[in-house]
Amino acid sequence: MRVLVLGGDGYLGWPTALYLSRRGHDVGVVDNFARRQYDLEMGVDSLVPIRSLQQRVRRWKDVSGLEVVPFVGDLVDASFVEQTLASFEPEAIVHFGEQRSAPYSMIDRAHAVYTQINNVTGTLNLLYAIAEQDPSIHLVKLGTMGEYGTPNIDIEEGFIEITYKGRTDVLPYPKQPGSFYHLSKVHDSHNIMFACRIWGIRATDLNQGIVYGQQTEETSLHPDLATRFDYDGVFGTVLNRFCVQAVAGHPLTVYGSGGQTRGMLDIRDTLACVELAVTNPADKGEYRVFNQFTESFSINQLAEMVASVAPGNVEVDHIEDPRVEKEEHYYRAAHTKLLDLGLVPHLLSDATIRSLLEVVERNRGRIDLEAIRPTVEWRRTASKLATAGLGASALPEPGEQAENAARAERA
Ligand code: NAD
Ligand code: USQ
Repeated sequence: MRVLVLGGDGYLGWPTALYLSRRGHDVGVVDNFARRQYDLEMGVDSLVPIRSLQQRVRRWKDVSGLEVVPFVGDLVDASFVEQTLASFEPEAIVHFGEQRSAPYSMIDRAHAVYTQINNVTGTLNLLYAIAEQDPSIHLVKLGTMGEYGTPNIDIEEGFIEITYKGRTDVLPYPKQPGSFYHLSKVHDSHNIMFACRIWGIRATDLNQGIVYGQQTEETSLHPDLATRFDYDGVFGTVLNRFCVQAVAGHPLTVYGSGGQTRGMLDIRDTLACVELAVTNPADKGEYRVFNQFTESFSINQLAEMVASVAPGNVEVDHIEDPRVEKEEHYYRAAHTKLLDLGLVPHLLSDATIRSLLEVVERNRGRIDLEAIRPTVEWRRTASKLATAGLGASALPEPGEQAENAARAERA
């Protein structure tokens, strides 16, 4: 199939593009390098060095003989989206191309507004381009398990049957997200569901849990194919962060009591789930939701696992939770639809953690201890980060990011 991967320079988009390419799909990748720009803004960097998109694409051609076609531009720019779809003529579009950090969206007003404009407008532009050019294109959109929040009942896959005053209907599952970022995904979900209803387009919303891991079969073929690995307090996700902290001799930063429970999955399963969604498309006019995670863990369980596998004595520190979230709660979420399509999960094991620790160990010289502590507090409307001069003024205008990153690459 012809598959366009949006956000194809990112942590998950790049390995997904390679995975799909190796399995015989014709792949294009779209990115505006916003993610590389956030690194410059925050003064942080991927633990594992990453090459520019052009270098990656060239290396992939050398290693595999396969072509991945890059498109550099901003999804917020409607004419860029239209031209890219018209030129590539995809049968499926995998949409990873959004600002994905909850803390980044909570820095201050400007970052909340940026996150929602970037994410919601990009997706709307895409929906219009699909509807106008070819409504048969299947949109596979990355959503998040965080759209549901942590209700005191079981979480279903997208929809729940409700009986009220003697009448029954199947309705979208209630959403109680925990950040302006997570809210942007809820807004996207509503817009996508509406577009399916009015224009008859087809879409799969993948409500993904927290991803861990860094290596996939394809990225391991050459160091130039590596994907990024974030561990800082803004973009690093919890298990990846704990592994870096363990190697650096930093106490594991459990926020609050550590009873927060989340769905998680191995990066290799992200790739497999996306391909399963692409090759088993939604019907015309169908909006469907898959919960994309394989296991649930509390933060305390994750900290215990890392501490028990990592060599030496790893300390676990319960620090004040910078977020507003339930620290103890019920959590049971359905996740059968991808298993029904044939997903065979890589479950979290000591061996997985050991291999992550090895990646960190190889790059330990690049760990910046200053980047580890959380810097964004949900209760403040302007964070310490913003008052330190790293806030709104550092934010580029939409469209400027590709230009800035290209300039940085030339320099
Ligand atoms: P990432 O930030 O590494 O990658 C996203 C990519 O999209 C970046 O390369 C960025 O430059 C690009 N992008 C952002 N805005 C764009 C725009 N307007 N135009 C063009 N490109 C743009 O993030 P990731 O971790 O790879 O996550 C990918 C997707 O998966 C996100 O939508 C995220 O919400 C979702 N997700 C991620 C996780 C996780 O644990 N990493 C978990 C659940 C869901
Ligand atoms: N946490 C800690 N210590 C840390 C980091 C995080 O205790 O050092 C806690 C957080 O308070 C939170 C949980 O771990 O309760 C998860 O935090 P996270 O930063 O690993 O993940 P989150 O902010 O939820 O976001 C990540 C991705 C996002 C994706 C989401 C999936 O960045 O793109 O949407 O995971 S989900 O969590 O299912 O919403």
